[in-house]
Amino acid sequence: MTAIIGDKEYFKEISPVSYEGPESDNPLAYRFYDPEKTVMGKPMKDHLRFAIAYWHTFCNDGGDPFGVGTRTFPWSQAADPLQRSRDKMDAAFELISKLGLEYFCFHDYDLVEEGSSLAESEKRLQHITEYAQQKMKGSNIKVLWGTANLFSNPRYMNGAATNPDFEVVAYAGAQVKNAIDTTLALGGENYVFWGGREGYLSLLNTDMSRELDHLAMFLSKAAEYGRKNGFKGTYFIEPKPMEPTKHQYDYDAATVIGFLKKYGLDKDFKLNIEVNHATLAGHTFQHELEVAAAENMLGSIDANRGDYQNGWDTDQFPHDIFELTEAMLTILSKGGFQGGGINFDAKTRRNSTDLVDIFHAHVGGIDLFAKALLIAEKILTSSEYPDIRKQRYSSFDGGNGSDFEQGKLSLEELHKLASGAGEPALRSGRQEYLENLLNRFI
Ligand code: XLS
Ligand code: NI
Ligand code: NI
Repeated sequence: MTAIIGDKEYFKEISPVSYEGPESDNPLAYRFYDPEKTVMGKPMKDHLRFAIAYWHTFCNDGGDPFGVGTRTFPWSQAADPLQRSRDKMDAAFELISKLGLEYFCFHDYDLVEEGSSLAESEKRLQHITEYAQQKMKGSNIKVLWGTANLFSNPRYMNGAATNPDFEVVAYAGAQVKNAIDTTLALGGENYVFWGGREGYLSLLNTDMSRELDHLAMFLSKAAEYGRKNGFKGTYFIEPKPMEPTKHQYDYDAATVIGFLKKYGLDKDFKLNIEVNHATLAGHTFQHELEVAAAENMLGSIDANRGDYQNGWDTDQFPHDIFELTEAMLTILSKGGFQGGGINFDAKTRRNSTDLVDIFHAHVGGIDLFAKALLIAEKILTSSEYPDIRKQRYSSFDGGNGSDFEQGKLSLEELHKLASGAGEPALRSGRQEYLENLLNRFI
């Protein structure tokens, strides 16, 4: 059996991070994340289901458009690409287990580097799949979701499923088939489609309606393939409004839901909501969660945060307790994630060059979500918050309001009721009261 922590032990100076309670001053301990603690009837870890993102944590060396990478990962140094992929997986299992987590998420070409042909890439994937299976056997580490990178290779510069060239669409199909096979072989619980370059740079050269039809056809064939081969998990679409294209077709939750319904895909797909994508779309994170939950499609989340001043996907680790408390209020009161969890789609800054920075980043994010969960539990179970919200709609709980909800009142009847009742009294929305309430519990 292959050990969880390999011979090389990449994070030697770091011991397993554990719960030490709110009073601890150990920067590498959890103050709030107490995995087995019961919160509203189930263990905290089952509410949160944290996952590590392979691409940021083990592949992203800090390169940006202005400069090369700043991090030289010890697991990326071997001469042989297969050895590099195994080393990277050793580093991943070590970090995940030292953080006390159980899940990771990957793109096909995070696990291995893309080969010079499809056949070579397939061989590499096969190799790392077998290696991962061995490592998983001796651990409780699992795959929250897999996906395919359909955006890095130049062949996808005009999109993958929405590429105007059928040959590229077929190539993308082959890649998704392999990524689904890999996800299945690793017992992955979900499969994600983020629309990498599915969108346009200019409408002058784009037949939007034809591209949308192609996207839907592609998704339905991918979903069908997975089901035929025994995939029981959930398919997620991850909305994002822009970047890398000027306009991404999966703009936001509402757009994606409309798209899924139009093409009859809404039974098989749910949403993976990413914080920084929500804010790029001009929404709050909580807004996107509410939109998804309203349709019973809140599948999973990609945790990170944007920057208030920058208009791109900065993918920073979360640090705003108010934002997360609002989010956890929605997540908890809507019954949690449908199949998914919390994937840290976040990266340390380019100038965070120590390996230990990766730990600080995750420990902070994990603890903040745990804290938000505990605060939201308190607000929902022992504050006036649920009542205030309920009261606000109480005029629909009986009488004419209830008749209206049931479709029993015509517009003429509304006219008649209003004519008899006079000017409605003003009722405060009490926003400041509620904001203070959240801060009181925080
Ligand atoms: C990019 C996306 C990407 C997906 C997975 O902005 O967030 O990382 O989560 O393809
Ligand atoms: Ni993401
Ligand atoms: Ni993103």
